[in-house]
Amino acid sequence: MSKSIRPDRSGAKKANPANAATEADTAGDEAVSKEAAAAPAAEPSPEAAPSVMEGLLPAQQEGQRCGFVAVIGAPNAGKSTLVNQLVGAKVSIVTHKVQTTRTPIRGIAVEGKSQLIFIDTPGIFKPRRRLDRAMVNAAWSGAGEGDVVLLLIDALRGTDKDTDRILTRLADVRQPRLLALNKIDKVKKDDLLALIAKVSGRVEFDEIFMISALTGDGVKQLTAHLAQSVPPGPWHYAADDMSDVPMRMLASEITREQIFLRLHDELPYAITVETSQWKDFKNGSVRLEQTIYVERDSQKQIVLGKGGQTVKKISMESRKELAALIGRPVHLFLFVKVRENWSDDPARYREMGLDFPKS
Ligand SMILES: Nc1nc2c(ncn2[C@@H]2O[C@H](COP(=O)(O)OP(=O)(O)OP(=O)(O)O)[C@@H](O)[C@H]2O)c(=O)[nH]1
Ligand SMILES: [Mg+2]
Repeated sequence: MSKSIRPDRSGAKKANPANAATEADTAGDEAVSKEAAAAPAAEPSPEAAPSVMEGLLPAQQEGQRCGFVAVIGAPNAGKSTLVNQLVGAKVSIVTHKVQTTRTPIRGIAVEGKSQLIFIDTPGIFKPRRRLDRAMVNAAWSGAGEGDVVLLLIDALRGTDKDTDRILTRLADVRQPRLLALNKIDKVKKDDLLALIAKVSGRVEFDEIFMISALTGDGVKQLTAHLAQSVPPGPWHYAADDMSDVPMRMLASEITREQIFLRLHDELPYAITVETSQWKDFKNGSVRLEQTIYVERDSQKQIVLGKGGQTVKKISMESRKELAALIGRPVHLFLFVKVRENWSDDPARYREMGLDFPKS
């Protein structure tokens, strides 16, 4: 089984999707490790539940460093793209739409003797709904967990109200602050320099980078700097761990990504996805049941599409991605349910790994 370990140094709340599982299967609660992603079928095992298994940590070596890097920024800045690029695998979903990421997700990378634990956070914006508030709160608490805080700005978009709000609050952040201007593949150098002048006039940064999270341009310099900046100390995760996201939750995210890509306007924001069953079969395949919650019957009809065509496409694409991710055949069953006030239901927030805001 996977060697993933999830020490909880920060004490921060994390998702425990097993709480809502209808079956006693636990395999989907494993986090993502390189081994898990490529592993052949395995028997379900009660020991697969998450635990801190110190014995599996690599022995500490001379000169080791380890630390948390919080990646924050406005929605759509490219935070998840960057974390995936740094980890070298998809641990966080990415779409062209704002507010894709809803909960902090840790992606783990090794650079020389340093283990870097990146915290991908939800975009920070002016919240309107309860879910928005939960996401923005989670983003700032993710920032609080970082030994280093990395602000990512979409250089194409420049500074806007969201970034402005972040800069104001960032001035009070005590950890070392880094700035990365992203999407430089789309921006002229002169514009980048003007943007740097503008932003660094507001907040002092320890270091500034110009990167393309998409192409990887400039990312090496950033990683090299981070590898030197994190504190000396033993690694918190095994060498091949990529993320602490439980597989069950990542599976829900993969389906939500397809929903974001295929449905438009406000609809993706009215939806949450939960994996209610994960069953490993002896023949190596996996059976997943997921529920797509919507707020109204009219939304359910759109998700289903004419003759069920839309949900069928979502299911096909998600199943393909999941099979590639898990390295095993996947049977995916999607159910669409109307739950009028799911975004006011604490249980849905627990599933997402978010604290439930009072209002
Ligand atoms: N051209 C270009 N596009 C990028 C780059 N980085 C990210 N993108 C695109 O920007 C969009 C948003 O990327 P995400 O990684 O989802 O952004 P995010 O900051 O995580 O967004 P939220 O989770 O909504 O806060 C996607 O369409 C990415 O492909 C880049 O360096 N260059
Ligand atoms: Mg994101």
